Amino acid sequence: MCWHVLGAGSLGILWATRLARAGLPVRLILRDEARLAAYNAQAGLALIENGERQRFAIPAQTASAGEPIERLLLACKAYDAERAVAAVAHRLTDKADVLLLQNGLGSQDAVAAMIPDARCIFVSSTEGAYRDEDWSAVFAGQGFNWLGDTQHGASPAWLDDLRQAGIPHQWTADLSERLWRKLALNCAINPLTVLHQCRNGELQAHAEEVTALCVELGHVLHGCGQPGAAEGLLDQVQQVIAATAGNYSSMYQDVAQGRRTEIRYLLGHACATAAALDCPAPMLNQLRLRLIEHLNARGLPSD
Ligand code: NAD
Ligand code: KPL
Repeated sequence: MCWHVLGAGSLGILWATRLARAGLPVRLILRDEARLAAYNAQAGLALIENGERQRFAIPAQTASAGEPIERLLLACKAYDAERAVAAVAHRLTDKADVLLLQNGLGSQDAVAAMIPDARCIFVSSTEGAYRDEDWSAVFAGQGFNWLGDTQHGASPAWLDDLRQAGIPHQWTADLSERLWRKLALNCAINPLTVLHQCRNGELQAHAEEVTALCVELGHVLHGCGQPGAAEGLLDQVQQVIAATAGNYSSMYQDVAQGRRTEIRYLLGHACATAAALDCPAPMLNQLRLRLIEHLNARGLPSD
């Protein structure tokens, strides 16, 4: 069965090339005819791993191609997910599986509501990749992928494809605690690195602010039925800050490179959840407003 990978960005390339390297059938879905022509004019996708570049001539198409899709890997940003799925929804078979790689929360439920007959599988990934040029990605950080669906269903047979492709993974009947925990980590670290213009490690000088945010995030997590995600949150945030001290957060990098952030699905989702629960979150709300102001001042979208 073919893997259709929508989005030839960092993670799309990382997944598509490893699946193709294992001899599995893969098709790329690109944004439009112009992107397809640009792709076809060169020699496929490249993955750079341990300093070595390997190329893979993976066939590509646009959303308007006719063939049905049984397994879709949605590898775009959270803010593009609904539009991207709308463009291919008519091609999904009634037994289609759709893997959602988006960070944060909110986009997955919105996509799942658009395609109620498909089985939507949420993925929480700690692997790291970035594009060094068009159609080429550097595998920058070994990590892991946790997969699960909202119906707490049995693991799909195609997990064996991931094993063959060397994609580290585990099926997790309930992924929501992990997704909320990652969202909380991202809320406590990423916006502050943008506002203080600093590497993760420099947040050690802003310990009071980080602590206060973790306390509020803990209340929101308890309020939305995720006490497990709240447990030991501050300790883990401090560990991540120490372990990634020399790194710039993904949101910092997005802003520095003039790219749109996923604010709506991270801090925005935490604030919206707090509001819906009537859970006071003054620090989180103020942080969101400061971040929006910072993005607006740089001409970047703040939604
Ligand atoms: P990216 O911007 O590198 O790639 C997204 C790609 O999707 C782009 O090439 C874009 O053109 C394409 N795209 C968007 N809409 C499309 C459409 N309608 N049709 C076809 N292509 C379309 O993003 P990324 O870094 O690969 O991130 C994808 C998601 O994974 C994000 O939510 C991100 O937060 C998450 N994530 C990324 C990493 C990482 O290391 N890059 C790690 C963990 C999680
Ligand atoms: O996930 C991260 C990111 O940069 O997006 C870190 C910094 C590790 C936690 O927020």
